[in-house]
Amino acid sequence: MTTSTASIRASKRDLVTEVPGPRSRTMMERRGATVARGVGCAVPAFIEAAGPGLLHDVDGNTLIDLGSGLGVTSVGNPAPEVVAAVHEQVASLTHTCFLATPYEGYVAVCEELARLTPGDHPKRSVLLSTGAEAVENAVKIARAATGRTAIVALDHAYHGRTNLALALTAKNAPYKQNFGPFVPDIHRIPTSYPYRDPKGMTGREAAARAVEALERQVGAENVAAVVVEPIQGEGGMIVPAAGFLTELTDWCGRNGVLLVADEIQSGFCRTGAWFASNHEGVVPDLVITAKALAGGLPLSGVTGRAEFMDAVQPGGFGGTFGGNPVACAAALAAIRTMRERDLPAKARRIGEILTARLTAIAAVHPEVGEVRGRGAMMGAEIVHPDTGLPDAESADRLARACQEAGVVLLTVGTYGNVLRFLPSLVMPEDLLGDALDVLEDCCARLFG
Ligand code: PLZ
Repeated sequence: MTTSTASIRASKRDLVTEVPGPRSRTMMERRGATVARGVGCAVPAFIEAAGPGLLHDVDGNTLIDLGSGLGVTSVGNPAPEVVAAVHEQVASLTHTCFLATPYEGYVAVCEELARLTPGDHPKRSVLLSTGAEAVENAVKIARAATGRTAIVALDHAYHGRTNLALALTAKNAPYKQNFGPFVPDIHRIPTSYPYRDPKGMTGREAAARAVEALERQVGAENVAAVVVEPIQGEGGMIVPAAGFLTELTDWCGRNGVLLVADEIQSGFCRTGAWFASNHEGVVPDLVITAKALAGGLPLSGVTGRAEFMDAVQPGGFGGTFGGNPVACAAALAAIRTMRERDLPAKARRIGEILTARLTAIAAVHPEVGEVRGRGAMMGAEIVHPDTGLPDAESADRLARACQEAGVVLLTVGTYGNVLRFLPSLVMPEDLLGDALDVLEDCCARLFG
């Protein structure tokens, strides 16, 4: 571990070497010699510490972080409340396995999930470790609760990298390539992608298109669940047209199909509400959470209507680490922080700043085809201005230019052409402004 730079860490963007610097490059060589090449790397700067909205690398550079570890460190990195809770918990009880002998933290997290997720019906939860694992369990619950087997996912969906989750994930390369066959009875239907749908298509029309495909290809009576991301993250920060989710939810209700909301990325204040489902008043049957839930520690959950959750027989859920006490303590501290600091409001404020600045950039550069998102979950789609076709190469060059200037900006999307903005919800506004200045400069340089 390097501590040489610890005493002089900057509280703003600060470059003392190029990015990546020499120490990062040496570590990248070590990485290449020992870490499997299938593990990706967006920014080759090794990080040794973080601060509010900042990442400090091993060369003494301070970068502004617009990615939050893929939407995880919403409450800060490190968040003092989470650090204190973790220290206390790890020192008193590190692990028992909740299936062997229970502890209060697990129950307390389930109580919070019942309170916070949409709807005031009786709920139950199961805790797990990763998002993909929670997705897998949601499918088990839906099948057990309905006695049906078909699971329906949307175009542009991302639900994780385990085999079943990959079957639900839409994009082939790099996620699925070479890894099939995937579990059967998973079906894909069109979603609502306003920027690329026929002009003027409403949410209601997009839902009708989706339902038509579902009924024709699968048959309503065979479907256990429709799994949706209320705002699609990896697919390209896609906000469905108003009414799409409510229509789909109503259809599920009428047909005995569970509406499963994957709120792994969009949940826990990210979009300016506790859950993205809240924006449209959607009450899912099951809600899947992970990422920001535990302030940086691995924890996930499935929360749902008691009668569906309890269709799973005793012993039907489990896992050695699911709901680990340290992760639960972190989650309780993270949730407390979200409440006390009103992080939904902070996310809305970040959304206003991002929307204003990105829209102004788009007005000058037609290469920025659309700015979209909610709260601190935003995207800017980079296109060939003449045709509107996706331009992944320019998106990539833009992201790289920002990274070299000290801003961790990542790309995302089915077509790889969307700039993704997922800052921490405690990101200081001056840092956010500086990062957007950098982006504006890079756009001017690249697009003229
Ligand atoms: N569902 C909506 O966003 C994780 C993936 C990073 P895990 N997204 C980041 C990558 O390339 O592996 C995600 C998500 C949604 C499920 C998941 C999966 O969550 O915790 O990564 O398993």
